[in-house]
Amino acid sequence: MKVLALLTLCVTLSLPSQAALIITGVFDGPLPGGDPKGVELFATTDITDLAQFALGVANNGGGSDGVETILPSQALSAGSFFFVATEDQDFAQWFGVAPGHVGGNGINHNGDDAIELFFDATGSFAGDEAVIDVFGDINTDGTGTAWDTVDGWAHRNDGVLANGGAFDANNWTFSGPNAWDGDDNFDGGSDNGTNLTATPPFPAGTFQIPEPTSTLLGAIGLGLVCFLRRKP
Ligand SMILES: [Ca+2]
Ligand SMILES: [Ca+2]
Ligand SMILES: [Ca+2]
Ligand SMILES: [Ca+2]
Repeated sequence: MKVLALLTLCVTLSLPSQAALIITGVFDGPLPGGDPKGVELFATTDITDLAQFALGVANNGGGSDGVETILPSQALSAGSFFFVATEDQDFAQWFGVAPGHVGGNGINHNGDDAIELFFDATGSFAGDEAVIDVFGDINTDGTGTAWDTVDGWAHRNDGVLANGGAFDANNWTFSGPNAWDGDDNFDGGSDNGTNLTATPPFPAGTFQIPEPTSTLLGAIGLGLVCFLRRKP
C-alpha cells in the first residue's frame, strides 16, 4: 500500500501544469527610454496557437487593465522561451536576438507594475478570458516591495508552475531595484550596454521544470526499494 501511495503521489506531482504558458522573467532595461522592457514566457507543454494567450500590465497598483496585447498566432514547443517587448531595436541590442512579439504599450512597465497572463481557448478575448499567471500584485504599487524590478529584473525560480493569479514573491529571484543603473554604458562607450555586460545579467533561457519522467522513474525505483526491503 505504501508503494501504491508513493506512486500515486509521484504521478500526481508529475502531471503538467494546467497552464501551458507561464511568465518566467520580467525586465526593465537601462538603455535610453528605459529599454528593453518586457517579459520572458515559457511553454510548459506544446502549444499549437499562442494567439490563445494575451498579456496586460496592471500599472501602479491600479488593478487589472485587462488584455492589452494578444500574442501572435504560431506554435511554441514545450521547453521553449518567447520574449515580448515594447520595441525591437533596443531589445535586439541588449539580448542579441529579436523579440518574439512587439507589444508596444501593451507590455509597458517600469518595475512597479503587475503583469497578467490571460488565456482564452477561442482567442477572442471578449471577456471570457482567465488569468492563468501573474507577476506582482495588481492592486499594489510595486515600489519598495519585494517584487520591485525598477531598472532591473525578476526571474521565476525553477520548477514553479503557473499561480492562477495568486503571486508569491518567494517563488522569484530578483536583481534588486536599480541594479542596472549605469549598465546602459559598457567600457566607457555610449549606450552600448548589453545583458551580458550588465551586472547582474538577466538569466535568460535558463528556467527549467524538473523532468517529469525522471521524477516518476526515480519514484518507481524508490518504491521498489521500499517494497523489497519489507521482504524477509
Ligand atoms: Ca496597462
Ligand atoms: Ca509603473
Ligand atoms: Ca526603468
Ligand atoms: Ca534607477
